[in-house]
Amino acid sequence: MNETLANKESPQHSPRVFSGVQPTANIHLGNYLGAIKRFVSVQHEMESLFCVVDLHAITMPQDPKKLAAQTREIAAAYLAAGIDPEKSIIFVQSSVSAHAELAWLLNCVARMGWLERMTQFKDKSGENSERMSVGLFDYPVLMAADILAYKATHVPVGDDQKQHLELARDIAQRFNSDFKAKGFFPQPEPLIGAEASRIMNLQDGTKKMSKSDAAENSRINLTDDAEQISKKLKRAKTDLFPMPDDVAELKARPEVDNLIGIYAALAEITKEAVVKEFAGLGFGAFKPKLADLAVDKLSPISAEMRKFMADPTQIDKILEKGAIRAREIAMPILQETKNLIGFWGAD
Ligand code: AQP
Repeated sequence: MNETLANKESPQHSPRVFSGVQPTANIHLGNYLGAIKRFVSVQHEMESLFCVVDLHAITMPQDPKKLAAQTREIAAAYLAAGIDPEKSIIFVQSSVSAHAELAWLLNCVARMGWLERMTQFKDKSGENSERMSVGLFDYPVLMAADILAYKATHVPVGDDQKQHLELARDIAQRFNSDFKAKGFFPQPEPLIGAEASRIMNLQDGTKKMSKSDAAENSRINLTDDAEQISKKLKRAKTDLFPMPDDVAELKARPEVDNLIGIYAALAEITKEAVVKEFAGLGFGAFKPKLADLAVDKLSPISAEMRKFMADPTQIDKILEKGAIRAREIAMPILQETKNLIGFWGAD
């Protein structure tokens, strides 16, 4: 294992990665660059579990006729991006009951005030918090359970999940302290990339690219073909000025910052290098280059995804096998947790 990946706060725990993506429609470039691309590389560093988090998806209304297909689509994206199901564990959250069960136990450890500070609930509920499901409010506790059910030490996520991960750390620490079980749960560390931690909406650089945005032009879907990718990037909002010659300028130009960030992440170079290459040119010169690069990197993934999606039986077999392997890790940890709480049957 790469030494830099050891969890310094929880050295007694074997390094293990857990992360997930919700099977809400339209998996996009942000999910890929912020999360899935890192899943692919980290699987070679340590034991990894990648989950399709359908229990999270139902915190907002989902169409029962589409949920299973959306679940297979995320699994197809994992496989198409290069996650190896022989090496990593790929599975569906609702097929391992330990997630929901541990979430209840951790609900009794987490504090209302901690959850009330979560900005994603505020963003998603807006003015309508009274009408939102209790599940949406409780989402971060379920996320803590997802991670701690495997005593995961590392969690590759986009920047938007940083606050939830901090909460998972607080919950782990509080459980260990309440039940006098020093070091029982690890302090999971976020793995957040430098260049693509928050990909923004292509039409509004102040909003993150999101699956649930009604505007198709706001995001690149992983299922988009070359023509759609090109069209969306060429129509992406910019401004009237030429390409900057200094990254410091990007702070005041969110849409341009976003496109340069996408280029940097896809080309695996820094924003500084992109700025240097295109300084002073017009967007008419930059956008076609960005579109070509995106098509070059994303088209093979879309093509592979389509192949996997055409064979749901193969996906289901992988997910079933993954669930068995996931349960083998999670169930003993759940039992140990119950023992510490003092439940009947464990005394
Ligand atoms: N725009 C983004 N840039 C970088 N990373 C992102 N992620 C999401 N959006 C971006 C990361 O993708 C992983 C999976 O996200 P998720 O499906 O669990 O939920 P989300 O963060 O709520 O994503 P969306 O796309 O905004 O979905 P909806 O619209 O359904 O809520 C996470 O690691 C996330 O950080």
